[in-house]
Amino acid sequence: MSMFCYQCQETAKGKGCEIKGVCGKTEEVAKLQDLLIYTVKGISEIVVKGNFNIKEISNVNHEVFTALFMTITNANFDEAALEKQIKKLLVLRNELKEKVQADHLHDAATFVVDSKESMLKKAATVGVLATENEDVRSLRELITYGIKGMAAYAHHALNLGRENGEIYAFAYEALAKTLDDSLTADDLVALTMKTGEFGVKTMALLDEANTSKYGHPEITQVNIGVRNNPAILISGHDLTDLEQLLEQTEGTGVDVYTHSEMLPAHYYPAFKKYEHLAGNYGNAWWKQLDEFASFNGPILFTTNCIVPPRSEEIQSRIFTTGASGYPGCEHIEADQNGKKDFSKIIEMAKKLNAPKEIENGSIVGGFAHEQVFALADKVVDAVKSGAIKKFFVMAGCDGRMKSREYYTDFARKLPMDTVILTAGCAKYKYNKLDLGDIGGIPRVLDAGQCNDSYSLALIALKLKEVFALDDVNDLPIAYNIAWYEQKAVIVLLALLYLGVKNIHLGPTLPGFLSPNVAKVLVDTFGIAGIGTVDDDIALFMGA
Ligand code: SF4
Ligand code: SF3
Repeated sequence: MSMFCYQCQETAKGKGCEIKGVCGKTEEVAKLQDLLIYTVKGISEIVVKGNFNIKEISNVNHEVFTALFMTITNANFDEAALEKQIKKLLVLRNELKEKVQADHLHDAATFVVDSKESMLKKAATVGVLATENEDVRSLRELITYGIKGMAAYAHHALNLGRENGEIYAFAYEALAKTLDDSLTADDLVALTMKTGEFGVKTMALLDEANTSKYGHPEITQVNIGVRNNPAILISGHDLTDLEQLLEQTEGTGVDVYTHSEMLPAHYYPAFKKYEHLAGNYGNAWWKQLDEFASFNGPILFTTNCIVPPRSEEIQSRIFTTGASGYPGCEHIEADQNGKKDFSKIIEMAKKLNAPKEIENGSIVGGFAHEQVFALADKVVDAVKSGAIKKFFVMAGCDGRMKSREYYTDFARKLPMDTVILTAGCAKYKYNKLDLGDIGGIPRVLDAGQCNDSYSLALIALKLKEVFALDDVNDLPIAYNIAWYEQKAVIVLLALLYLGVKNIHLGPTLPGFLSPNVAKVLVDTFGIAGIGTVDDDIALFMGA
């Protein structure tokens, strides 16, 4: 075995990638990511033991969260970028260490490497399998993956100038605890719940950052066809990057299209003023190999999900920024003030053909919390009259496994008196089906990106209040969530923290859950996998 990674849903055989990632991650990249996480854990221990004032170590907070984000599935495949981040963190770690008296620091806080070769050698001893007890390993990884998702969301909020010291402090506390062999499985289960609590806080922070800058999402028809101008495709989740790109392309004759998780940007009032924000091109991340070929213009990745490009021609059109990276693709760094210069991308776009049409028409979205609250009377009346029998939260991720066709079939076969609440790229499995509406309320309500699952939680809490219920589980809402990467892990933990029970998770349960940890989740929270579409619909509808 040359590497081991089991953090995502597509892990080899549902157990672990051992030679190369199914995602395309090489052994070296996997190892450097392991060492980066280990370094982050060492820093966490020093920060906790040294009782540092979080506000005074801003640079460390930011670099640690960037590092965590870089290790999310499909975010960064660039060995050089990972190596650079390890070096940067080791300098910061050693500076912090000089300021503390703590004895008995963990090896993660003290190890020394002096070359890439020594990094790879060290990495081979500190990965996931270094924890021998499979239950402890499972819980440590569950917490670590949740914190990776949290770091990604906090990173977006930070780009909008919002941060919360409590979130960094919790991440340090939790990551330091993943190094502590004295903790029991019960301690780690409690820490997992606390991770969910901070997941809610982080999503709330990002929601506040997005809506205070860009306004509250509103019902919007998004064009999925194309125009005749040259264009740039922007993918990933970072709205600040989109804003800067729109500003810099204004008046240049170059259009901008969103891709995958950037689709919900169209729902924000602030982006509607840009006439050259032409529409959304393509589908969820995993279809990009074909869709980038027909797009013709350059592509900017602001975050995950990158699929290794299949040709040099396409690779030459891909740019990355933020925590994302791919070897051979130009990476655009921010300056001291967070400004990014996208002129190279714009110049490239001008020389290339306009996108080729692959679809036409439009899709509707923008059902985040404020928009749904504005429709509350209509929704409540529809529930009271029986026109809406049940809501299905189907948020999360899409992926390439054929078994995910389950979600398309599920959406199609749901009774006509049901409504799907969605967020994240999972929506692409059913957002282009003609599922109709109930008295003007579309049967698929898209709140936004995966982090906007927070909106779905707020909507559930609002309905609980309106119907004067004591328990959120008494609402006519079922949860059938699809997961792929670690942001879905923090969304799941956040829902568990909010008391949501009986969540069905698919298309497969995480490979990193040991049988005992899976049992705890099943016994305590009623978590279940998916079955056949017909059986599951019957089960959810209480037949
Ligand atoms: Fe495998 Fe997923 Fe890890 Fe990639 S991220 S190496 S596919 S488990
Ligand atoms: Fe999708 Fe990668 Fe998770 Fe933000 S873009 S949801 S998978």
